[in-house]
Amino acid sequence: PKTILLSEYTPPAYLVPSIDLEFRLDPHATRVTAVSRMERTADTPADAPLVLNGAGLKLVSVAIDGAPVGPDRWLQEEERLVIRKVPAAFELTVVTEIDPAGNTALEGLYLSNGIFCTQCEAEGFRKITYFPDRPDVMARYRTTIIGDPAVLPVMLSNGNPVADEIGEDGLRHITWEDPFPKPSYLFALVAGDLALCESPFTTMSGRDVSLRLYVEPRNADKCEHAMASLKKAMVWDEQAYGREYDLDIYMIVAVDDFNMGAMENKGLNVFNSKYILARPDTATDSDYGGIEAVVAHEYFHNWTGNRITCRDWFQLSLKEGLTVFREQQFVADHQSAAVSRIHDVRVLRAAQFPEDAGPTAHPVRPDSYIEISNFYTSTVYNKGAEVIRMLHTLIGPEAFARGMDLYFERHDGQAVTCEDFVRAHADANELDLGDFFRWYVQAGTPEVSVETRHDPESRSFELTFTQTLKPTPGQPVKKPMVIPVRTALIGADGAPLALRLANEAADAPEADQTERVLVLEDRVTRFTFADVAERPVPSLLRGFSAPVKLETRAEDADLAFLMGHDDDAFNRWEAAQTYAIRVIHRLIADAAAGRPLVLPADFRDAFARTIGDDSLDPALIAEALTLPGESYLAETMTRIDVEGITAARQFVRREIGRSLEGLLLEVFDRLAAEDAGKPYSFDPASVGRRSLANLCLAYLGAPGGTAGLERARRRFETADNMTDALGGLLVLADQEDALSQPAFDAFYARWKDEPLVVDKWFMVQATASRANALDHVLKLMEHPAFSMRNPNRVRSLIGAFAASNPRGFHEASGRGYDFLADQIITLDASNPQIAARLVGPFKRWRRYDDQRQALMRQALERIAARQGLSRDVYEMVSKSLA
Ligand code: B3K
Ligand code: ZN
Repeated sequence: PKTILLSEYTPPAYLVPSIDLEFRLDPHATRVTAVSRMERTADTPADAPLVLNGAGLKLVSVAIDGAPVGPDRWLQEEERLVIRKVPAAFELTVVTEIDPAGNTALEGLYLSNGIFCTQCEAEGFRKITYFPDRPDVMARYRTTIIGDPAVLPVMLSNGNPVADEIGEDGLRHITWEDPFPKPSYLFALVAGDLALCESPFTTMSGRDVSLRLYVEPRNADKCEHAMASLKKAMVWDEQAYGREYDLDIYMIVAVDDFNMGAMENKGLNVFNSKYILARPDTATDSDYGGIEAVVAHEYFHNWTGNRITCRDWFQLSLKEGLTVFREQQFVADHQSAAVSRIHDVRVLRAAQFPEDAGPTAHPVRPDSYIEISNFYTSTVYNKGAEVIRMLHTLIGPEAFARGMDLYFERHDGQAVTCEDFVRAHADANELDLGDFFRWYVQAGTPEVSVETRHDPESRSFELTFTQTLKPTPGQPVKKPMVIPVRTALIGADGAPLALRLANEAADAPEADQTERVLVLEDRVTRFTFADVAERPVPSLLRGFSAPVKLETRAEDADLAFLMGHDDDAFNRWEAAQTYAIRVIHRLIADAAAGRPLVLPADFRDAFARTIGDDSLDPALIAEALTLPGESYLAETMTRIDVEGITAARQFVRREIGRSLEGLLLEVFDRLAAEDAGKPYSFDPASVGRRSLANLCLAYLGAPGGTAGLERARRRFETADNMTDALGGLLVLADQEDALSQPAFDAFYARWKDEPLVVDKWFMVQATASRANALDHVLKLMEHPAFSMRNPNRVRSLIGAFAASNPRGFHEASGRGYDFLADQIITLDASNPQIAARLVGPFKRWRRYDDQRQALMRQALERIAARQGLSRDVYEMVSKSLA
């Protein structure tokens, strides 16, 4: 397979101002007629051939200006059609035939439960017709859909309907027109039997918009939350960025078979039903949160992605990092800001840090790829968002707003680069952001260590930061990064000190601030503060102001102090996490050395103080007391000790449950009583109470303990909402079969007709920590409800097991690895994108013990040896082995 390089980018030779598409829908033989107006660009030589992308198409005919073009003038390559001797401006008519029902890759036009739908990003449009399928070719689309109205009562495309009639053929012909030029990846078509949920919205300038949610009729009662989320997002973008919606209709369609979360097609989003459908009894708080975030994310793309799009796919983070950042700001404004920041950081550490430290590490703006679908990564999305956040922190909110305004004004309607984005901010504020741009081009997570020195005599306090950035594939040497470190110094009384740098006058305007952004620009940067009488406890990287690994030398006692006193809620949580990681590391070492395991009393007491502190938001208590996940713990070890991590984490969980039983029961019972009889509501306070109650339950029910079991069972049986029912089920799931199986059976019997709930049923079993986990998974693969064709199902069972059941997946025999390799090979034949995602858990193979390394490597080599692998899987496997 060929590697595509950013350095080889060339502008398009032919532009397409407009295209008329006609789809004559048929499950196995849909006929697509594409009439494109083509124009050679000024810089293109007259004899330049027209090169069109196309994949898996049956070519029926080609005509130029109405005259058929024979095969003597075109060359059909595997994924291209090259036509010679074309005029400077002409109308190209291409007729192709496609097979939506046979499309199992879910890219291009396919069928999901009898609904025709499309997914064109990144390169799916070429599976519909021959076209310059690249984001810098922007066209006006007019789309006619022809189908049997009895079977397909709803037929949608981008923009507005402009004609709708029954033809002489007895079929319905509906034409949609999108006034905004767009790249082919934003094209969409949907047709099927769908129920409509409609609601009006008036934009800030007074334009009326019809908001339309289309779902399968049986789901008509699960749309309310998504609709409310959409309205919130629309209002927020008007207020926060001054951006309003620009078409008369905004449509969202929910389908069950979808490779990722959702897709921002202009005026016609297509969503994985997981991110639309919710009812209190079927969806958890986390589902409600996910819906709010993803609906908003796709809506925000209308400006950051659609109105201003990417020049080429290397620039993906231009729209994704920025849109994730906007989504994070939106969520923070609607839920507890600290809790939402904690969630951002958890995702970053669990997914992006390992990626940045592994064989597929790549910059936020990659410079090469084999298959672009493999670059919809946590680096491009989440680290990309962190880069935008750092820019916001470094230049400040007002300057950021000026930069965004200039970006929208300067580039509306264009396909641009990450440089263009940063330049808009630099120009709007007369700044030089050249060094900052390194965040886009250098891969890897910077490691920052800090040394402190207090001199009581001169009353000065020194912070010396040292940054290092390890080599990553293709990047042996790196330059220092620009790192904003939001800082406070906490005095012994718990109050933050005024921060005056030694070289500043006492009356300098900054000198009485208690929080400052220190900017590291070199490998070593030192800051000296004046008037510091006593040794303070530094609170560094507040709000996680940069995506770095901060190595702190703070004492345990300082961490316990920060847990109780830091006025930055995020850093209070961070202190608890750091403390917990330390304790777990020590326990892992004790277990390895055969020493008895003991939970340190100071740690337990700090924990107990946090639970018992009723001045704190329950949501934050729950976050602070949630132990670091296994993936992030693995990331903190040079050599990953699978058994050690599981054993130490389980031990802490059990010991807390045992030693703090009284307190945990009291908190659980109080919270449960407060919520009893109240109808479900998705508001931050209620979500916080449920999450703390479920966390108490998890500790109480840790295997080996029994105090929480009765409560878990009662909660599972009587809860009126999925969050609490699942809280109970998760505790039962970790118990022996005699206790867990009846609960699983009852759950399935009740929910077998709700696919999204059945996904949870698979996932809870796939991730349950029990001795024979893989056998359970193998049995579930045979369950009638399991299907390799549905990505949600594959993720719930296979994906969840491999990524989140370390005990089962890393079974010392290597059976878990063989199982995953088998599934990847099978899936690659039907859905390469999903198959390639499943390679993820293998990527860290070099970090395990020798035996596991050998076994994982064998599994990867077995995949690599297969003939006819997709580009997707080939790229992931070959890079993992390199
Ligand atoms: N832009 C889409 C992702 C498309 C993935 C293509 N393999 C969803 C999003 O990020 O909003
Ligand atoms: Zn996106």
